[in-house]
Amino acid sequence: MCGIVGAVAQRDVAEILIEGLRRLEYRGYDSAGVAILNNNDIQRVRRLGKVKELSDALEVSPLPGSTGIAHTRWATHGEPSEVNAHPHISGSDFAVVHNGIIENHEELKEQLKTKGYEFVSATDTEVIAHLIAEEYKNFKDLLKAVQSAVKQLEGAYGAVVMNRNNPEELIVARSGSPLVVGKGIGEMFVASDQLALLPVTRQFLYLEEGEVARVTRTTLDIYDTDEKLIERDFEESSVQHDAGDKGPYRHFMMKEIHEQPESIASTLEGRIINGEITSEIFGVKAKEIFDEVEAIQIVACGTSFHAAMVTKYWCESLANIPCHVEIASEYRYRKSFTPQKALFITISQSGETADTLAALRLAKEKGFMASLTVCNVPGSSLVRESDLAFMTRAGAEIGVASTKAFTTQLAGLLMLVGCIAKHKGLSESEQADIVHAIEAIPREIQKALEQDSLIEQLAEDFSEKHHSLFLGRGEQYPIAMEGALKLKEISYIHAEAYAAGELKHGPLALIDHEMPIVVVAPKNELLEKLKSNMEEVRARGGQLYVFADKDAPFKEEDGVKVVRVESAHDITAPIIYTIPLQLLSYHVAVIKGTDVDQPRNLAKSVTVE
Ligand code: HGA
Repeated sequence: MCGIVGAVAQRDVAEILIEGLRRLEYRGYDSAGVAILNNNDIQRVRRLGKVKELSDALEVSPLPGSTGIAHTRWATHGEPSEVNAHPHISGSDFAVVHNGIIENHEELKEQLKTKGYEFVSATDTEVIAHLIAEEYKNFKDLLKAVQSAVKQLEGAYGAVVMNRNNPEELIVARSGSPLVVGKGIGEMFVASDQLALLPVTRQFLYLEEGEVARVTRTTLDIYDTDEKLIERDFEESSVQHDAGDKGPYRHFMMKEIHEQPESIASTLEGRIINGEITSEIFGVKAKEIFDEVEAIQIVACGTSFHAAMVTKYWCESLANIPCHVEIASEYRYRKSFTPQKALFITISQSGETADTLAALRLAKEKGFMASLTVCNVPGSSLVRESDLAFMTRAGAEIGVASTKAFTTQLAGLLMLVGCIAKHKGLSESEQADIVHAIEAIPREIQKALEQDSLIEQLAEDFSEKHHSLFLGRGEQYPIAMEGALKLKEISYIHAEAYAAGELKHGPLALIDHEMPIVVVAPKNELLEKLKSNMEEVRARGGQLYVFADKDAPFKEEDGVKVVRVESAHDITAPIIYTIPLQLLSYHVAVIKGTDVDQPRNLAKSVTVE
């Protein structure tokens, strides 16, 4: 969540830090701040609101200096305010930026207060600054002070520490919140995401869990939890420099919606060989695992959870093995049954989603046969800690509301199910049908995007509404859920999704002339059932917006508007029908004038519980 940027250089770093924060703005945040060391003096500026407020303040009073740290905060402890914004300081000596949550902050705060430290913010982060100051009294060495301090922290942190007596170094520490070091020529940078540093370097090294490192202009010394020095090389990044640009689009979300044919094509590239999905694409041990697997448990959050739900429908119909799906924050805190020979699957765009990662760690203790992650970020914690991985190649996703990450996840998950199904005896012709359908996805998405201007007109009808319902059946039910989530996330209209057969069990009571009802209605064996549910709605005055196959028997009439979607294959229809729903929520949000790419209260990559 939010962002950290730091630099040790030979030139003034304020501008580099601010540009880094700008590139992380997409993650969602409420305040921003920077601290820079100049002539052994720490100077700090913080602002509530956007990075622009901070950069305007720095234009008026520039902060010179070649060592500095900066942060965009998404408040977890203490309201969004200037006083709670990072960096936090102890005296005039130490400055700290932190992502994560220190769970034992209250206890530490009491101890530190008795030692005379004064707390000015309501954050958990401020204890880190004072704790390091206290440890520094003993060690007189910044690295050792940080190593000793982090041992006392419970919870999650990615933190960068600066000290006025050590002007040419930063100490970084990671546990539960990602941190990357970037190497320049005679200068070094740190950040919570490499995207922040792409204008200044392409050489990156990710810290591993529990590591603490000393970063100077020319050196990087990494220590593991036993304080042993670790050797690891920087690697060249393949992420594109312009990943942070909107191109011709007004918002990142629209850019990313339109990138989907390309991101799916690149996710498929090299993964279907001679018309077959081979197990190797999931990892070297995949073949023997897929031969043995008898059950699947999927755990995920938010949009990724919807991808998991679609996978359940695919898995039980194609591979004929049981598939359970659960929200990660629930799974991790309950006693659950572990089936024999079960594969544990996690899905996460960032690979750092705190609840999903905790669920994976729990699953390992519970004795699952193996683990597999579907993830968009190579080298992320989920990828490193899973036995098998399928990397989606969506590219950097900037919009907080996930679009291309979701559809590439679905494409990857369908390949996974297809491959497992093959090991469970799916016929060759059925396998060929799946491959054929998968290969058509980029083309069919392109076609769906052509409905943009029609959907933009429909969006007008939603802009004054406060509530809406989304209906689907079968594997389109999770797509209705995803459509509803997208609408509430970015337009703030209350949207609920129901399996259409559930209507009469309660939600029908909500229907009146004011209620728009979005129906995901591909032509499949459930269509007749769905039509009956739609009649129930019409009879009560509800306004229907039907996303239907090009020759499905629906016609435009009073109270019914129809958007045609071309999807030739039932199996991939959930992916194709996602597109018009993304466009709908996008246009409603634009008409309402909300902050499409950074919706209020939300953050990308949820690395806190
Ligand atoms: N818990 C800290 C940091 C939250 C976060 O990750 N922000 O970036 C706070 O509330 O300030």
